[in-house]
Order: sequence, then structure tokens, then C-alpha cells
Amino acid sequence: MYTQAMDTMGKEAGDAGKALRSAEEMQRQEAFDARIDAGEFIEAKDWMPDHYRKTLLRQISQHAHSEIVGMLPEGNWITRAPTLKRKAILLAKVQDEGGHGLYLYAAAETLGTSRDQMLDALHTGRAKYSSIFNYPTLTWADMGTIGWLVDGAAIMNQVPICRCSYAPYARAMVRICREESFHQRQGYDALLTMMQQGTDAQRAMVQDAVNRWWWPSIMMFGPPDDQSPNSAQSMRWGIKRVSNDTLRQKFIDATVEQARVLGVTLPDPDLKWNEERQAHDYGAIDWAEFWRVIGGDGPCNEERLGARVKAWDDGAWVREAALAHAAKHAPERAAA
Ligand code: BYC
Repeated sequence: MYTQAMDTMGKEAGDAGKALRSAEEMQRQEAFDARIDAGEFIEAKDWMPDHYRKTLLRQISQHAHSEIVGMLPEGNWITRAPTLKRKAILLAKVQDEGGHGLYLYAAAETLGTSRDQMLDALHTGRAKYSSIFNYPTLTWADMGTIGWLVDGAAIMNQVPICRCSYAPYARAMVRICREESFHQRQGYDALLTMMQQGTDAQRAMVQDAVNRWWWPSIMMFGPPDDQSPNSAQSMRWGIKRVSNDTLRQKFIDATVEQARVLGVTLPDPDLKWNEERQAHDYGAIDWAEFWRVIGGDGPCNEERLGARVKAWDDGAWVREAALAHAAKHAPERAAA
């Protein structure tokens, strides 16, 4: 009510109204900043600056798109899993990713944009999804490697988002992270079985998969901090808690020991422990490749987007039937 009254005043009273309105805006902005500084969570019903809302919507919807596009490279292997146990695990993992997409779309919808609008942005190439899903899954070892490296990188990136200042996103991330750790472990377990009980050909297949997924996995954290246009503001707002480069370094440091236990070599001759930094140095990342892939020119971009658009078109009759069913039963619901 208060805001509407101020708006009316603004229209009627010209510059004086505008001044009043902007004074009110400034107060709200200051109150919002103070809440962020105090580490409070922001709920959907709370006032928030437009740019904060847009930034969240961009990140959460891209994250949701990544989950459902991320189902495709692995879905490709469900029918070819080597045992019933591995098939059941992979099926459960891919279903979890569909569920993660749903939690995230629901969190993004609280910001006032519908799921249809978000999906339209994905289907028309206006929204991004994670670069990693534009690479092909060529062998069964890719399933284990995605679990180990891709889900491992996802956990490293997503655990800090459980403390994101926007509460609906933070709540969704708590559930997602629990499931992601199962995903990472199942991948590592599949690789360990191949490395310890497999044939030479299977061990070579694992090494080949690691060679292909290592660099794309460390690109997942996004561009270097000094080339990341969104980081400073997102960190200021508590949307991002840890920078792209810091997370990438933590992931590399954690993964080196896991690779040693597994018995695979990470494909980076410059990867070595730096005593002074107490962290691993690593070789130059091919950022031109990263920008090319997120710009739409990766090995599988067309195939991935084509599969999502086809699924949307093929599912039209389900959406229409659900709406017709809801309309038919609306009078009963209204009477109840
Ligand atoms: N891929 O300023 P920056 C998963 C874009 S799901 C594509 O650093 P920001 C999983 C970025 O959007 C994995 N685009 O951006 C699922 C920005 O472009 P716009 C997804 C990327 O937002 C199923 C531009 O580059 N995880 O793991 O501050 C199975 C400049 O970057 C990428 C999430 O979405 C990328 N890798 O930071 C298994 C987590 N990196 O939007 C696993 C949530 C950057 O300005 N998201 N870009 O046009 C985040 O934490 C942050 O959005 C990012 C980027 C760290 C990804």
C-alpha cells in the first residue's frame, strides 16, 4: 500500500514525487545492504534490488538448465550399463538430476519468472547451461569419470551456495548437495573397480576418459577471477561465497590425491605441489576453448539443445492433458 501511495504521488507531484520515491528506494536499499552485511537470508517476499533479483534468476535458471541438460550425456549410457547394479545406480543418478532441476526451477520461480519463460530462454539459446555438458560420452568409463570429476567439481562449487543469501536457493542446495555426494562416490567406485579388478584395456579406457574430462572439469568453475564480470557483485551480495579461482584450486588440490589412489595420471605436466603456496600449481587452461563452448560451438551444443527442444515439443500433449484435467476439476475444487 505504502509503495502504491508513493507511486501515485510521484505521478501527480512530478519531481518532488520522484525525489520522495527515490528517498524511499534508498532507505530500502540501505536496509537490504545491512541485512546482507549481517549475514541474514533474504526470502521471496522481501524487498530486493532489481539487479539482485536478475542476477539470482540468471544463476539459478542456468543451474536448473545445467541439471536437465546434464541428464543427457549420462542418459545415453543407461541401456548400455555393464551390470544390473550399475544400471540401477545410473538410473537413480539421472533421475536425481531431473529432481535437482525441479527444485531449482521452483526456487527461480519465486523470483517472479515462470518456468515456461525460463525454458523458452534455454530453447532459444538466450540462457546458458554448464559448459561441461557439451562434451561427448564415448565409453562406459566416462560415466565413472563424470561422477568423480564433474560431480566432484559440482559439489566443490555448490556447497558454498548452501549459504547463499537467497534462502529458497540455499534450501534447494542443501538437498542437492547431499545427493551430489552420492553421485561423486558412485563414480569413483565405478572407476576404482575398473582400475583394481579390470583388464588392461579397461584401465586404459579409464585413463582416456580422465584425459578428456580433466580440463573441461576445471573450466566448470568459470573464468579466472580477473575475467569474471559477475563475481564482484555476486560476492558482495552473498550469492557467491567463494571465488571461481579459489574453488578451482581447492578442487585440484583435493583431486590429486584421489587420482593417486585410483592409479590414473591427470593430464597436466605442469601439475605440481608448491610448498610456498601450500597448493598445487597447474598448467595454462585453454580459455579460448571455454568461451567457444559456452558461445555455442562445443562438440555437442547442437545435439544437446536439439534433444531438449524435442523433449519439450514431444511433451506438449502431456502439458495440454494436465491443463485440461485441471480445468475439468476446477469447479469441484472451488466447491470443496
Ligand atoms: N558454463 O562472471 P562469471 C552440475 C558464464 S550442474 C557455462 O564467473 P558467474 C551437474 C557465466 O554464466 C553445474 N557458462 O559468472 C548437473 C557468465 O555468463 P552470463 C552447474 C559459464 O555466474 C548434472 C560468464 O560465463 N552449476 O554440476 O558469477 C550432473 C562469466 O562468468 C560457466 C551451477 O550452475 C560454465 N562452466 O559464475 C552432474 C552452479 N562458467 O550469465 C553435475 C551455480 C561461467 O553473464 N552457478 N559461465 O551470460 C555458479 O556458481 C556460477 O554461475 C558460475 C559462474 C561459477 C558457474
